[in-house]
Amino acid sequence: MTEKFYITTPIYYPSRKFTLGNCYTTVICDSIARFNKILGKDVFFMTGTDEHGQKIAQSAKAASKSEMEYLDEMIADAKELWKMLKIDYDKFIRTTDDYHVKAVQKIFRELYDKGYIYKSTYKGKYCVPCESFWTESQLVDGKCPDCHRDVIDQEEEAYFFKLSAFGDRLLELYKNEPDFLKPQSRVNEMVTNFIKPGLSDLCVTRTSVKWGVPVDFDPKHTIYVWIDALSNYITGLGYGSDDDSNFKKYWPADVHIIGKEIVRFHAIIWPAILMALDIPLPKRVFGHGWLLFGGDKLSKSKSVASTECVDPRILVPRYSSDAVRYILLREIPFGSDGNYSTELFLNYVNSDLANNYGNLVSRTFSMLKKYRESVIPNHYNSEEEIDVDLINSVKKAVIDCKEYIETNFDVSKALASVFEIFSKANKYIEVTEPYRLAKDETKSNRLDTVLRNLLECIRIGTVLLSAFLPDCSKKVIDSLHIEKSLYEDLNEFYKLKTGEKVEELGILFPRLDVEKELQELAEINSEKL
Ligand code: ME8
Repeated sequence: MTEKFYITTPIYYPSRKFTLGNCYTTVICDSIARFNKILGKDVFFMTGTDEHGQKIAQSAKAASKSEMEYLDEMIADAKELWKMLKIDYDKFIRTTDDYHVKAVQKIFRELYDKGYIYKSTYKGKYCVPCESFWTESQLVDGKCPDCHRDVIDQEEEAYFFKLSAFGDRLLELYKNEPDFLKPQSRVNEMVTNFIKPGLSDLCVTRTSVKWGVPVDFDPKHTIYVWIDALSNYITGLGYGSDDDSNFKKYWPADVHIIGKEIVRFHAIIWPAILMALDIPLPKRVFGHGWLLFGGDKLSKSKSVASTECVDPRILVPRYSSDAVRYILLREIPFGSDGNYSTELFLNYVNSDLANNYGNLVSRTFSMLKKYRESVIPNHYNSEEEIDVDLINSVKKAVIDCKEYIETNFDVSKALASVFEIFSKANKYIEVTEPYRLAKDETKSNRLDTVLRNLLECIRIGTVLLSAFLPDCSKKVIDSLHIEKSLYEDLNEFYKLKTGEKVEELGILFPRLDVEKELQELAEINSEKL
């Protein structure tokens, strides 16, 4: 039976247009999903939007629109952005979708019927922008520990979820399933900051917030936006709906990939809810670091906006989806924070995409055209040390790439392994000097072998690359007539069809004049301000 793989992004708030930060998680998930398809798995990749709560209602009001009018426009923009970035999701869930609303009500009722939810009075500290309740001990200098803004005292009749009952089970979970939450530093944070000090019961309804899912048996209460949002991971598969076949097929999730600021919700509240519902837990939660813009998580800060162009809606059409995907996937060691800058982005396009991959493909294709009329040559005796070395390095890179993704979802290192193949192949050209071989008729077989080895490197590297940079790799895959691109075909050289003619390819990545680009982008930016 085909192995299944279910991966999710957070569902983002459409209270503002999606940023490069949202693109970061989504591109990573898309690449991991695509990679698992290459591994032959039956993949389900879900993303979506978190559409309830005060912040959304406020944004709609500020835009003088009804909530749904406002949301529909924001979601159209979000979907357009995902299309531009070649995000190939299987499902886009909106928490305003009818089936989701009904399923959340069912989940709430079931938790109530089982005694995990009870009615009481809430008194506490609430951060309006984050829609998070905090205990006094969690505040930092009296302010929200996430956004550092003021919190308010809140008192109202409310329902509570018995989160306090799950501390020991969560500690057991982290101990028995060391892969549940990654990286390991996040486990330490959860234990030290939240579980060891003692979990409080969680207030899970609001009477003052109207834009949300009402409790069906007590409709003046609106379900807390995080209960509504976290449930998406199962309701999107049909849990709580008539057709729950996808839930049966794909749950538990293989991984929820999220930013580190929302690990608390995914590694404490979400498993507790699932335990209460008697539903298996996701296999992994991965809390990645932040993409920082001038040292800041938000690309909106003033210092950033004046000098940097961070709008993916400008960058993608100008430099291609692959270029933007590349910087997001490659620059930041997965799990840590990392700085983004336009200059870094443009330099990466030149060094890795144009000079390394693009150059390898264009040199190889033009030599093939010049010396062999674009026909894939046979290979003869590849026992020369340089050939053996090349073949071994490629095989190692293929294994490394898979290991990085499978053990740690480390897209950055996986992509670096793929580029290792291209670097090796470029060096192979320097050493074997095919242009010299072409001048000596007695070296014809050797020239065939060298060209064939280069084409095989391109085939193998490009199939791996197709998980990360789908557009440029598709062009190369098509021109080499690679019919199916599965991982099992990457273990060996000489899988291309000898005698077949390759199609011409244009330039994959033109070299950029970095200074000129920086200037033009700054101008575009100042026009926008
Ligand atoms: O938190 N660097 O939605 P959100 C890296 N609706 N990742 C970033 C980022 C950055 N600078 N900026 C945003 C929510 N992200 C809730 C989630 S899930 C049940 C509910 C990514 O719109 C990262 O994945 O604030 C982060 O966790 C997410 O966007 C926050 O999106």
